Amino acid sequence: MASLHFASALLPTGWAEDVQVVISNGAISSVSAGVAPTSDDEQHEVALPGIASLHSHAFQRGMAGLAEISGPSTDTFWTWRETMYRFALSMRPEDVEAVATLLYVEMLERGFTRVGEFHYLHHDRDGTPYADIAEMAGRIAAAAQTSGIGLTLLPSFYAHGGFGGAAPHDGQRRFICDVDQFAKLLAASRRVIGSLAGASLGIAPHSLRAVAPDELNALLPLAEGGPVHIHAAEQVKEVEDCLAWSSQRPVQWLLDHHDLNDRWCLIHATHMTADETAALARSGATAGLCPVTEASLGDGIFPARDYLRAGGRIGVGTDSNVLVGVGDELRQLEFGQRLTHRERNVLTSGPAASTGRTLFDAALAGGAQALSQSFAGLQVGARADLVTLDLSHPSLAGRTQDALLDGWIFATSHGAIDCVWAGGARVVQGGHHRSRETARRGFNTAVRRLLA
Ligand code: NGQ
Ligand code: ZN
Repeated sequence: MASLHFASALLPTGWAEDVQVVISNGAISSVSAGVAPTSDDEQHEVALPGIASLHSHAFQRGMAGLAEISGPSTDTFWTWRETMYRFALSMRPEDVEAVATLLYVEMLERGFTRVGEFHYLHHDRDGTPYADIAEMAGRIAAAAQTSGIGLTLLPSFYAHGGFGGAAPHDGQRRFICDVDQFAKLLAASRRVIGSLAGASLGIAPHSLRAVAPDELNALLPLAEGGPVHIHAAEQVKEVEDCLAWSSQRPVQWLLDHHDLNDRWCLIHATHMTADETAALARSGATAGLCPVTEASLGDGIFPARDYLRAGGRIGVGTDSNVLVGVGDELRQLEFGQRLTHRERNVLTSGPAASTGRTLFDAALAGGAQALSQSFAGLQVGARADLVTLDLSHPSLAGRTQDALLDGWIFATSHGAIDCVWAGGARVVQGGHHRSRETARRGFNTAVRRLLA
């Protein structure tokens, strides 16, 4: 049992002063506001709940910055994807573990305490399953264990290279399963995470490009009530191909064929009509936004203003992990709207409301929903995932409450976070994860070898 005391903390009811949080067995067992610190309390200044990166492809952290050279023709998402496939084909299980370990360490240092790992790099380099079909899932779980991050593993089903059941490309061979194989993979993944504290499981039909309608129907019961994540409408070409195949756009097709509800998370959902935007908002599903990756890949801009005004739920994900940070995602989300609408403070909840606070609250709630966490924020029963701010950072000087969130999100890149607890363990102190050095060494060794 540990007892922490904060001069100020963001609780589900809002900011509170003099807050004591008691942690037992990795979860919050009591929260009391307006109490003086006792001699048993470890004291800190300002606490926030950790939030989820609800969409990550961990292995892609290994190629961050390596796809910024122009090719022979116009570079697009699709040319980036070829580079990404080549990188994926080169990685051994130990490389994936080393890369994921550093990534999860970085996520924790930058305010993410849970990750939704949309995991599709399943098989050996020639496309045959490993002797243990969940070998790669085990590597992801090991990285979560080493770093301490909460893991929601989302094994991905990938069967086709395009709409209408097109055959997969050779570069996709490590991702491919049929439904029976996937059921085995999922059962093995359930065992893998069974021994990992705070871990949970969902499923990730990759996209309507990669999954046929009958396969999607067969997959849904396998989730056993867990979350369902799917990429949708990220690229204009995907929307056009979906229209050619079904006469419907991807989000419209999903709304029409499935009961989208709070178990569903549509990743990106970038290209929607006004009707799709309103209907997705009404469905109760989460839109899993990845603003940094969406900018990096030239995807387009999600209609966040209209979607939020219609009551839509959002969470954020670091996706390709080219840059990793809570502040980076929330800032990019708001900046995309500013550039689109040529206004400031677009995603705010009303007059005099802090934009940082609005975005943080939305991503906290949406991330918890999308990763099936029953409690969001610092409350009894929640996993003890907390972040404290370093008030010596110049962009936080003289600020309190919501102004701290705005300072962190809009005016810092690094250095605003002091300590992080994940599942009750203090894994980050003074901004440094306890495994930072070993994680960097492991990552650097793996990536140097991959690039040699
Ligand atoms: C992914 N990434 O699954 O890693 C995809 C690329 C695809 C993004 N969509 C592969 N950002 O969509 O076919
Ligand atoms: Zn993705």
